[in-house]
Amino acid sequence: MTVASAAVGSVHARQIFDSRGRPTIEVDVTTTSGVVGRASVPSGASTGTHEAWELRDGGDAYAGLGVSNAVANVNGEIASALRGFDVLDQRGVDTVLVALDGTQNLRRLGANAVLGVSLAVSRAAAQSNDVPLYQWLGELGGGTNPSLPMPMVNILSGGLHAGRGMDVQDFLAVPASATTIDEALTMVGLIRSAAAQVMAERGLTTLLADEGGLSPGLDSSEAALELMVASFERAGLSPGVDAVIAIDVAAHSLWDQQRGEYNLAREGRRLGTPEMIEMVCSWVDDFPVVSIEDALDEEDWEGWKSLTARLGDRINLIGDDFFTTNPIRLQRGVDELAANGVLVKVNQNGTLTGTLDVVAAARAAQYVPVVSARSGETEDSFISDLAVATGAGQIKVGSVRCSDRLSKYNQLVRIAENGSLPFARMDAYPRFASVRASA
Ligand code: 2PG
Ligand code: MG
Repeated sequence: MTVASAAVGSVHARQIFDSRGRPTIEVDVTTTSGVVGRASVPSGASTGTHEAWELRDGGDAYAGLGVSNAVANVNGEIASALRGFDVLDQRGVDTVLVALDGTQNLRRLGANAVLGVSLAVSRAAAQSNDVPLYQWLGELGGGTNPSLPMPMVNILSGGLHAGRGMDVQDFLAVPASATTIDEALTMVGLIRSAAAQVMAERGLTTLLADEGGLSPGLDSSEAALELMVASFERAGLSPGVDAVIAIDVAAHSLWDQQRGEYNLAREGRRLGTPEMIEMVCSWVDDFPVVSIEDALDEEDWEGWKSLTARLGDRINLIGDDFFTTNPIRLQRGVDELAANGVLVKVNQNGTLTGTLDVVAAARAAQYVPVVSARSGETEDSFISDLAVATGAGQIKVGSVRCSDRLSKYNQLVRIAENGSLPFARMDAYPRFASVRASA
């Protein structure tokens, strides 16, 4: 049952710490009837230029990463503007926040300040209605079919998440034959442990990277892909059938703007766009790869178009830094046939409504969404409810290690207890389904 209204009584922000020990912002929105909605804000390391603006203090304290100005903006201007506002009117709240900021990318108040409030308001609304968050987000998102998402789980890390030990940022496992979220998490748990075992046998270090994955520091992507396949086999799973591979190249962090080339420093190679595309195609030919994110730089539009023409009917091509959860960039991608999927990060967009709108636009264009965490996270599991509510079919939150990651997976397990929600399985990989059918 939906309550008629629930007014904002107070809005209070504080500075907390994320999974890298860096400051971030947490917001409590309390209604006049005493319901508290709390949310915190994640932060990326390999960020896209077009992301909404993360407001940091600069200066000496916290190595310049403090968020005291963002906190002050919430506790001052934003709290005053929202007092008495109906938390059930999420679009209204987000419209007020964006207008109050007054800039394109939320630079004045900070997207971290705005997002913290936006998410906390929706939690207060769900609790005021006494419904689970995913159910409330589903209503806000306009009645999509909710489902439990297939996880794509970080196994091997490189790039900016692992001291550039490998050029490519993430090699992830997708447990393709899993029939429930529980089975999916069990399978990736086995793969993660098997990978550590294989690496230890090969004398590789098994220390944790930023998202709880392993950082073997291999000198080529092919070696990493081979290690993924070996880990599937060691876990007793059939590569290409039970488990498949997703990759996040994070190519923006390889791009050398001055020389107009991709610098694969670990491999000791520099590649132009055509060579990058050839390399990516060879991975798809030689390994069970079903999804590649940011294979090219965020401004390499021509490259993205060629890549999509080459691989778009075989695998998912996901834009992360390329689209930055920005509706205008996504629309350009759709118009120009660049990519066929979009990474969805709440803090790239800056508001909940804006994020839901991007998912809706992706769906309308038949682009597959992947709801994603950031490399800097907190214990907040908001995005698990978001992934379920939108029926996105995919979620990416890192490895099955560290509580900032497990908080998201465990929330999916809790939501699954409901019993009525379908597991998306490989629905978000339409091209994989046809490959399997013809196999
Ligand atoms: C990405 C994310 C998550 P970051 O590139 O997709 O892995 O990393 O939050 O550092 O942008
Ligand atoms: Mg990425």
